Amino acid sequence: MKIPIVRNILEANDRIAQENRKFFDKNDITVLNLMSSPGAGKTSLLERTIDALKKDIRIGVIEGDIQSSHDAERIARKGIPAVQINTGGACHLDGNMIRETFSEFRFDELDLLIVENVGNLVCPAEFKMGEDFKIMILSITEGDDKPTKYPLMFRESRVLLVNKIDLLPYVDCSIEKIKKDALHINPHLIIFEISCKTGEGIQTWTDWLKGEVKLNKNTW
Ligand SMILES: Nc1nc2c(ncn2[C@@H]2O[C@H](COP(=O)(O)OP(=O)(O)O)[C@@H](O)[C@H]2O)c(=O)[nH]1
Ligand SMILES: [Mg+2]
Ligand SMILES: [Zn+2]
Repeated sequence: MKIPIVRNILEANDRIAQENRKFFDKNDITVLNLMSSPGAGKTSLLERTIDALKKDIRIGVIEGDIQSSHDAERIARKGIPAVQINTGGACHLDGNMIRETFSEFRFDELDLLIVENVGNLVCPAEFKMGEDFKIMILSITEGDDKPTKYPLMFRESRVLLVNKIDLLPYVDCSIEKIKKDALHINPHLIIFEISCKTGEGIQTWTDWLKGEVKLNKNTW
């Protein structure tokens, strides 16, 4: 008798993530998994990115939080579709939670879906959700030792946004060290230095993102 064994939670999740991936491909949508520790600036980056791109790109957002709908309300104020997932304690989003939101969106009316993951520098990097790629924010107030302490997220991400550079005069943090250590972990990492407060560096980021979304769209 052959007993099927699902080897672990990650394997089961990978399967659902693959199904999500097919679904997103069929709908011609670019999907980003946005990760960082709490307070690094994920929702602020979304607000800036939406302001810069919403006239050219149809954006939707999934907000992941342990509880509350505060962030989804911030995004909905921008006039774009936003769905809140409350994990009820879980410290990351997974493929299944993303699938549960499908009925809430009109995917034929979207080009880009950005998923704000639960604030956590550790396990969100382990769980795929069917995204095209992962991006992460590190704010300079968290310290320049974070790449070496939490390498997995830096390894898994395609993009690193170093945020809160307006605070550089007040914080002991070397952006050069962050970049050097992050690139040592992941030589392909694309790095942007930004301030969601002043807007510095935001256009370089949004120009790049717009290019990526267009590349993914065969029809443009
Ligand atoms: N000084 C400064 N504050 C920022 C910047 N980006 C975000 N913040 C502040 O950091 C806090 C957390 O931001 P939020 O976007 O909610 O972070 P999230 O928890 O990662 O979604 C808020 O008080 C923001 O106003 C920045 O570039 N500079
Ligand atoms: Mg947030
Ligand atoms: Zn977790």
